[in-house]
Amino acid sequence: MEKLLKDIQNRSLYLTVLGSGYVGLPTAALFADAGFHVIAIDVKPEVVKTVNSGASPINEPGLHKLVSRNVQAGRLKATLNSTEALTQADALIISVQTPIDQNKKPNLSFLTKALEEVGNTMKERTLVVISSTVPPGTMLRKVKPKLESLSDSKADAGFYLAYVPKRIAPGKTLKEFVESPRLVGGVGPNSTKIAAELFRTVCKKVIETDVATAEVAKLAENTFRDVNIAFANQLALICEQHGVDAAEVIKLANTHPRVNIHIPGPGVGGPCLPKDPYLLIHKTELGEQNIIKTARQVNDYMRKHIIDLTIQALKKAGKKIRDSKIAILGTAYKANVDDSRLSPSEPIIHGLLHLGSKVTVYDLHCNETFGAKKANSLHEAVKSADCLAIITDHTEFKNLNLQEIKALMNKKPLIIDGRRIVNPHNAKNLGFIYYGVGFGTRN
Ligand code: SAJ
Repeated sequence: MEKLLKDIQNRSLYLTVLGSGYVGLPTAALFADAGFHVIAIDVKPEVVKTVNSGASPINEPGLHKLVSRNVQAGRLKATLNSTEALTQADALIISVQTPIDQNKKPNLSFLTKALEEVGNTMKERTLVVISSTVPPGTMLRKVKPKLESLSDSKADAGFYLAYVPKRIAPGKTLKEFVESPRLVGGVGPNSTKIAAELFRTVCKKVIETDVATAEVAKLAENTFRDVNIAFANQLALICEQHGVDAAEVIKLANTHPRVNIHIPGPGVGGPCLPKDPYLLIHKTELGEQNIIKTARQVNDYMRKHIIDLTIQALKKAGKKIRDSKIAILGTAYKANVDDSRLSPSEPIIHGLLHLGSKVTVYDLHCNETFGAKKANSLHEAVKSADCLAIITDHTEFKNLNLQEIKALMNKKPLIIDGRRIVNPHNAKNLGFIYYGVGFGTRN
């Protein structure tokens, strides 16, 4: 243990990161930048090749430079050969995906595979850190026994084991990695101490806790956000029925010092929020009183609501959904990222295509089209469109030139504002039929 602590202080520790995706690669690059020798493992040859050429396969602010600097300095390299990288490591960070399956149950197969590789190859006194999000109890009931039996040694003595959940959002990864307080929960005091020491070399603040508490705390954060957004979405539906504007209601309610209602929209996407609440309630008996599951359903319902608003608006214009031309702005799951994982745009586009609409998408950050026709410019997207539907709130979509857009669109143009970034009164004054999430009107 003393040797590991010394190697951390001297930056002579060899660190291996398993999984070089949105979380793993920034993790590897930041630890390399702190002075460690870091090997990033990935199963994709193109990822390994790109990293070793000094570039980042992920479009994340600052990451390209960071990877380039550390590859050039010889501190960071990527490899497909996990055995070599795992045997050399003094510390390992496992950062593989933990998705849910079709029945909303956790799929821990990637984690299990990583543990098998690690348990079979790691040397004595290695520190193993799990940073993938896991269901409560996973560390003590699955990870610890598996590594103990494969390595034939005891956690917190023969090797060290800690849960250090990621707390980073795409688009702000490097900044949040360094600045967000980091929870460190070891399976015993030695593991907590070593893992905390390691993360203190990169993170400004480290909070030590036990492993089981860290698991639940991580899931509580994302679930809280999901439930809050679900409340905002439910409120938006209520406001539409009462003929009031949810944006104004939320603005006013949030002037209360203890109220902080989030922003309604077309639903919740991304790699974390749509899944983590299901990890939290996994294997719990909550019966009917399950606010977390209900919140998930409310957020998922919002995609259907966008389609319903589109049908309603087209009807008002005397048009039918079948054969109507719809321009979708945004396939990324949130503003200013190129990430389309579990984006609300996917079910919305599929739903519209299924109803017979001709769908064109425009997203200047993200290449995904979800089966719709790709437009290379806003003009191309809206040309001869009946309806413009805003699904992602990219900054560039916030100051649309509505006059120009109207001139390009078909007669009786419609706007479906899934993110409430268009001024409804301006749109209406210009002759658009405007529908927005939470925008109730009394006329
Ligand atoms: N969204 C809304 N209304 C809001 C806020 C977000 O509809 O008021 C939508 C977004 O458009 C997006 C989805 O929710 O579709 C998720 O976006 P997000 O910004 O809430 O979160 P992520 O998935 O990018 O990152 C979350 C963050 N968690 C919290 O804020 C509690 C991040 O800090 C975590 O590190 C990350 O999950 C993670 O890795 O778990």
